[in-house]
Amino acid sequence: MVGLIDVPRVRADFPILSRKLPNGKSLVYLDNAATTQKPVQVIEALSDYYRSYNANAHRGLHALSAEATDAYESARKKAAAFIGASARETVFTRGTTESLNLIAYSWALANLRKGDVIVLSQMEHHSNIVPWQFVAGQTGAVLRFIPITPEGRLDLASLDSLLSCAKLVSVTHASNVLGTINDVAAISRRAHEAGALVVVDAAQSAPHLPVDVSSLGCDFLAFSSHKMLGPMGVGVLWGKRELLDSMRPFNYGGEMIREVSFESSTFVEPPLKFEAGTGNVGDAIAFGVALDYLSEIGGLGAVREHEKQLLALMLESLDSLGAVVFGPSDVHERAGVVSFNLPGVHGHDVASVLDGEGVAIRSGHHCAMPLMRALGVAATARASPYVYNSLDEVDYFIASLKKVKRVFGSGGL
Ligand code: 7TS
Repeated sequence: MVGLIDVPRVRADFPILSRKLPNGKSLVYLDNAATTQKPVQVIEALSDYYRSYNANAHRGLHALSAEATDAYESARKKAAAFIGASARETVFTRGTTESLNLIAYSWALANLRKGDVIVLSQMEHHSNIVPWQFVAGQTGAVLRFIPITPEGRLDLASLDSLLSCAKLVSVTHASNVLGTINDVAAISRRAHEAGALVVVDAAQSAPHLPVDVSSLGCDFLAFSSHKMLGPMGVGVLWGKRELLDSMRPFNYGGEMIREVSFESSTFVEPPLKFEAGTGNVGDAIAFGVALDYLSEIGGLGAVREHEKQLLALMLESLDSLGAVVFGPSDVHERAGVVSFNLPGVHGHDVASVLDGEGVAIRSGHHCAMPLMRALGVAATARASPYVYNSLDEVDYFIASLKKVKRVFGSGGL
């Protein structure tokens, strides 16, 4: 037991964690920022949907369709409650990337003009940069970036000047590279004073710490199911009701219409206005089960405490190995991500030696190339723990890193 989470009990729910890798090693899965594993409850919920009540939601009058619709809408209520929101403001998407694109297409293209400013930060994932570059190209809006400090925090000293003429601020709640948890509530306050709307990329925060849209004070928030024990291909866009009401649809087609004639169409209210076509019904339902699971194992408060213990051990051990760790050193300021480099060893070499030991981590630019440039590195290795990881696994990860050092010789170490 680490903190409030009963790790052995949790691990027993994840079939994949007991498999042997092709080289005979046991799996130590530390690539949770990329995607998490799924408990048997989620796998069974998905299978149960296809075995027992597969039907198109919101389409039919028959019993199966009613069951599928009820389960889909109940998953929406769970997703909404998870972030302190109402179901009417909670749109199912394919994931964070699609949620951010939805805002770009449906809100930004319609509302931004030449010279308007979009404020991002230097620590954004490509998903929260590229859609805004597209919007800027289409509208003549200008992008500005909140810089980072040498410790990997947002440098908010220049925020007020960056906010001049800003119509939109879109920032990550937690960095997928540095782990930094940003003070989104403060950014929202200042952005609103300057007349800008605020988008929060919660892909790396919603799985790891309690997230509440009212406390954050934002206007939109996006996250993905697959990073929090749920299936791939489903995620959430939350938006304030009046904004969703005012926005044009993202996709056009079945189920999002009220009335269609040969000449024109009218649309239903959000959230269905933004869910054209057949949705990812089974995966959304299984996502709801993942959210139930997170609350059953102790809730996000317990998840956070558990991760702080793992992070503390990781940071301390990496330091004593002589690794360069990116991001704040205080676990209170970081979510479940630790990027590091062993001097003289490329991140890909670190990851590949660890893979030989059965330890899965990610290496590379982590879809944050501008941040890599700001940090002055080409790549990092990144370990990201979650609810099923134990302190013993962190020790094994560190022992495997010692092997990396042996394999690559002194190499400046
Ligand atoms: N925003 C952040 C902060 C992310 O970390 C990611 C995915 C996304 C957006 C995009 O999420 P998606 O579910 O739409 O793909 N991040 C990572 C990662 O760090 N490694 O693999 C995927």
